[in-house]
Amino acid sequence: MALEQHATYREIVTQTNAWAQALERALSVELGQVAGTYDHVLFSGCGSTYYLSLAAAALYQELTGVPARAVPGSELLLNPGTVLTAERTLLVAVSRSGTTTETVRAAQRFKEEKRGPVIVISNYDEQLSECGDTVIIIPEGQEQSVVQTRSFASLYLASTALAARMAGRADLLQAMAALPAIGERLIGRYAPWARDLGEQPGLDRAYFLGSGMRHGLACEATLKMKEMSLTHSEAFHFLEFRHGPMSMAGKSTLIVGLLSESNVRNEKAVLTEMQAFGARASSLAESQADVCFDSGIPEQVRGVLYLPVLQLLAFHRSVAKGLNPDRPNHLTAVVKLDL
Ligand code: F1P
Repeated sequence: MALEQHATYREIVTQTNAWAQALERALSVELGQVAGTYDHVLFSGCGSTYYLSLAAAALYQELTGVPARAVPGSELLLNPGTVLTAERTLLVAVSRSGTTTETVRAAQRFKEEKRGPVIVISNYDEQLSECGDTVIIIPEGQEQSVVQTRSFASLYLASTALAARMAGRADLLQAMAALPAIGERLIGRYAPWARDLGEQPGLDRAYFLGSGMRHGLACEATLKMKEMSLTHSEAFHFLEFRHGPMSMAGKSTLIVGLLSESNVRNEKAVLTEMQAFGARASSLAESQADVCFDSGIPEQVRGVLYLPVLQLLAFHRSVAKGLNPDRPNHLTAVVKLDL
């Protein structure tokens, strides 16, 4: 079967259209009374969009200085006492579908209890939008596939632009305009690399290492591996890998490092040590890695560049294992519950 016959493949390789729309929507949306009326920020979603929330919250805090954290929609809904305080909170609710029960119900309750303003980021103008004081919809990120790829990248890019806007960083917003073109070049250049690695026989587990704002992206890479290729995979902060998980490193282990700029020396040391245990180590970074972005874009806002190659890695592993990446085991595109 030709690769293009898979909706997931087409959605991955053409995703930069959705990036462009994400930027356009996030920059043009009216922020109104949302800006500056809260003490801290909560990002929430489920599955992929929870992992997105982890990455987005880390970035938001780094750029704005406002405390930000991420929780799964189910935790905000079912264990609110562990999440909310009396302080005014900005909720950023993220969902591809806009209809996931946990996220919608959590946002509705947050609104009813007047906890603070709500920003919705979604690919569909659906139920969740009704909770938003500000709503960012990116239809170009919509997918036929169950597994989130272009949708995730579009929602993540919108959250990145939102953080830069909230921080008043016109310089970063300007730099981000080049991302779609760079993403397209990256997909063209590294698709064969992702295929080669994804098709490697003898690997039965994958660890994705990412620190700071890259941790949520590493988590998302593990979810792609699980959903598409039924491969055991976990994410760790780089230096955490030495504290136990490295017992699992051996000849059948793939370790992929989402390298940073400021801690690259310490991060690369972990990869080198794991190679000595027989693991296959690969890395992504702006430069001096297996996958080089060569983007010239500031580190804080180029996180989306890690995604397409990692998505392709999971896609090719799926195909190489004789699976159908368009039809992941047991999954549906949206989880709707009678809670
Ligand atoms: C999120 C999600 C996906 C996952 C699964 C079910 O939904 O959990 O991440 O792949 O297919 O839905 P959404 O709220 O972002 O639409």
